[in-house]
Amino acid sequence: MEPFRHRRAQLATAAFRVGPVASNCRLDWWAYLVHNNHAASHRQRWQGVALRPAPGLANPLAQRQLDQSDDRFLPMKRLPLLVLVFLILLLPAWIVWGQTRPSSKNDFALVARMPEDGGWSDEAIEVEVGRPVVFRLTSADVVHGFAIGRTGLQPVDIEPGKWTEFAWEPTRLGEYTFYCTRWCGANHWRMTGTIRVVDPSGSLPTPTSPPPPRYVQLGFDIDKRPVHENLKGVEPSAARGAALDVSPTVDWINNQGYEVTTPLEAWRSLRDDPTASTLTDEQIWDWVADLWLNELDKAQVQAGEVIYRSICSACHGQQGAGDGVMAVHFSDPSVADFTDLAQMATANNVILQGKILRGGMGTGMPYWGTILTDAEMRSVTSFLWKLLFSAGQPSE
Ligand code: HEC
Ligand SMILES: [Cu+2]
Repeated sequence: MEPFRHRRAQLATAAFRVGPVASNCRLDWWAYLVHNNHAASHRQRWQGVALRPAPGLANPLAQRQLDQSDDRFLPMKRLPLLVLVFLILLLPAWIVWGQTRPSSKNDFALVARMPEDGGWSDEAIEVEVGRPVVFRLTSADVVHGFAIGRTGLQPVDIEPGKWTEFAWEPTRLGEYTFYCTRWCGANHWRMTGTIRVVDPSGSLPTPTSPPPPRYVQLGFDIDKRPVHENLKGVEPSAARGAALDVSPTVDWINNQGYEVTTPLEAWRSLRDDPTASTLTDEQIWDWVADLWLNELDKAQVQAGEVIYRSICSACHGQQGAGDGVMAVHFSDPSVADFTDLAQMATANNVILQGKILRGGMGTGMPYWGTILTDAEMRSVTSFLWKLLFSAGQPSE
């Protein structure tokens, strides 16, 4: 008797967690049960509940137990009718179950909701290394997306009322971040969860601490740098720079390399170049723009643009002017304007990548270190320079 009651209580909790979305209730309830079934091993005992609620409820044996414990319970002669009603009510659930039923131990059903309404139905998933995983995904409200950071796998869209699958074979032990890729609201970027890839014994090796990021090694302050107000409104154009048709006779990259050179340092070196003595200050900036973009790898800039458009432009804006649709939510500091030379003149690749990696820590700038690979962070940084130095050019 006791275990049965106990299970009833758990079922009630599960149903309670469904939330207010009435139209999706039934579907939701099942998804919730199934995901519990496959969560970390300490919840494995849920399996009985998840897989057999229907027969459990309609089970005449269990029913008799209930009847014995409370003789005011429904008369026995109504039992067949009761069973029939249960079966009819549960039929749609069985159908949904047929779709969501995991075919192997590494399958997960996940329901996405706006972060305000609870976000992912499971935010801490554990899988076994080397075993293919299938995520079955659906949404309880708007269109969301699903991707796993630092895997390079294509994100998928998750639509309400539809199941989408996402397959993955984890080959490395460690912790991964999964996240929403669709702008579902101001808190969208908080829609993340973790996937622990463990060995068959369920453990993770003690992490060896990675070397500190380059901005730390080189001692750059990524939160404060001088702003050159006199450069406000200057819009360097690589196209105009190329048209000048001059070649530098000085080294415009500082002796530590391009990665740590700032546009302002480049400008100062070129200003002193004897071949440029007839050029105006603004023309020197155009020249910097041209030389700067020539340092970039074209394929990398293109890859960076794709990333930028999918996860950065909602705040930073299509052209990088800090005017994306989400920008209104952030002031003091407001969203960085990548077209503002006054700000960008004193940045360099290591500083920008450091900010992307670590985030703003309390500003609106999310951290991307668990989501983007180092190569992706380099690519997107390349694209930021393109936004700065392509003034007056139609975007491709
Ligand atoms: C949710 C809004 C939001 C999103 C999304 C966002 N940012 Fe930001 N970002 C900000 C805000 C606000 C700041 C200014 C505050 C700060 O620097 O911490 C900022 C600052 C930055 C800076 C620092 C600029 C400087 O001059 O130091 C960089 C670089 C940056 N973002 C890059 C990115 C990239 C690349 C992406 C996409 C991968 C991205 N941001 C996505 C809000 C956002
Ligand atoms: Cu989202």
